[in-house]
Amino acid sequence: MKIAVIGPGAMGCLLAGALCDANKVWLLDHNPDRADLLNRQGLVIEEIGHSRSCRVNVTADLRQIGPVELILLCVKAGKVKEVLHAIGPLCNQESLLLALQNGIGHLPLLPEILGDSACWGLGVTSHGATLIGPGYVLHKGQGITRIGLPTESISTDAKSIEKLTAAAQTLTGAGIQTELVPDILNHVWAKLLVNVGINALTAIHDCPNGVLLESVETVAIMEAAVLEAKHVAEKIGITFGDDPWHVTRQVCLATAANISSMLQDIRARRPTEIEAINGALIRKAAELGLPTPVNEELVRKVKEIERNIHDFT
Ligand code: KPL
Repeated sequence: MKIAVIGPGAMGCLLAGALCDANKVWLLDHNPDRADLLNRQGLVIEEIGHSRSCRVNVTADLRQIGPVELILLCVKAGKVKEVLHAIGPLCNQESLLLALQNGIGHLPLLPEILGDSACWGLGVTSHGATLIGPGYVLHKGQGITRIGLPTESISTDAKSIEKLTAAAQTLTGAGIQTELVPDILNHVWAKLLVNVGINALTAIHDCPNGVLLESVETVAIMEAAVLEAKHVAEKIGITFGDDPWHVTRQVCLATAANISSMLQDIRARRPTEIEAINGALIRKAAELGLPTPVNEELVRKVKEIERNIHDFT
């Protein structure tokens, strides 16, 4: 399969590295100098017990890639709009785009920018990956990746299902165990609620995920944030297999030593995904007339940290 992975972050490099043996993979990086570097040095995926080097074609010029069958959109949520406006040269009748962002901030952008004719789906992955240098990924945890068509995407016609099935097979064949599911939005929201509970608090307290569970006060805020999000989700018809607060605690324990993606962003002085996670939740709640005071406070605090960082630099 001809595949374009957009974004050389942890997830982008992990997927490009996994897929490159059996597919024609391009990695798109908006930064031409880093694209050159990655082309020369390749990618390194370090897993428990072994590390693997691989070569992929990296470019900052998407016209060099041409149309592809699968686009894996792995940029941070805040970059989705800009990328969607630019990816025309990668798309034709055969293309499927899978958006793998955290949060729900990108959901309205996909139908709005891609229009009626594009075939796109959503993906939710629970792989634990950290970028420790350009093209260098620490792959800590495996997990199932789920992909599917949300109701807002064009259709559930046979051709779209065929493309998603092929994408799931290709990813699974590359060691990224992937399932095609009929209710992808439920999975997107289930992950959102975990991120709502964990990410902002780790950024505020500057701590690994597991430390959050050591303070009764912090646990109470986590639970309240997740409950606010659960009310919003239920109001729009999202259903959860397991209780979201229970799942959030479990994920926090299972990833106790992890530095959350939001804290990684703060430490690297990058913009965080607070707007796509807690911020987008607040906006959805406001549309529905539901209160979200705990999430509003989390957003306020993370934005204050972001402002302080940028005042320093
Ligand atoms: O998804 C995550 C993130 O860091 O974005 C969690 C589940 C919190 C793991 O760190």
